[in-house]
Amino acid sequence: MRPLDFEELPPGDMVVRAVSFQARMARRRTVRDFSDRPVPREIIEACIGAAGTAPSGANQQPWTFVCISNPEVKTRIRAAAEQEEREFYAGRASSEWLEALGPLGTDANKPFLETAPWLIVIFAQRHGVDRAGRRIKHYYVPESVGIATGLLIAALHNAGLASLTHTPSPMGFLNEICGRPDNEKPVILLVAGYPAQGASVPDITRKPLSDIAVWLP
Ligand code: IYR
Repeated sequence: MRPLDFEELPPGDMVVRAVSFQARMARRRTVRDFSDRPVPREIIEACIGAAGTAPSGANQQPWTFVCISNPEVKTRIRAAAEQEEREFYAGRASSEWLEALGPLGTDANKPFLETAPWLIVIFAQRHGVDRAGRRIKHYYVPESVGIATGLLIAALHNAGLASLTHTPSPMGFLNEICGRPDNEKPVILLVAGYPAQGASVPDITRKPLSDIAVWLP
């Protein structure tokens, strides 16, 4: 054990910081219309570094972030994702699901997979492997990877970038393209970059605090 490095803040600062962080996060929007403007790798590295500080089951950090800026790899990912998406929109999805997606205006076309400067594929390590090749059990993997992904999205937004959590389904093709082993399951394909000039987003709202928080007496 070692002493905690804890920074105690003046109470007034705490409120200001909490409220201003909320305001900053409230401006994050999922973007589907990306610019091809390059983004330095250094920024992506720092954002993934922040994601890697997430808490995880038994501190096993069961995540792998595969970062792609190579246009040829992006083209392969787009082709494979669109093939799955065409099947999804043409029949694999239930009519209830397609109805729920209606307000987002999504379809099987995913040009952003080639346009955006960075694709980050987040893999969950269902189990680990030790040096002798034996399986190491991992705990709370979906929770841990979900938290790390949330931190990554917040870090990208904080750095002035837009992102999109894209989930082509099924995503198995990403193991092959990214060269990841079978114990790793692709969970989210995060698209990151600048929004295109004049990008628009669906006119949707977030639930008010009174609908998402319950305060027990
Ligand atoms: N994977 C599809 C469909 C899709 C599903 C959900 I749930 C969304 O919130 C958005 C899209 C696609 O990316 O178009």
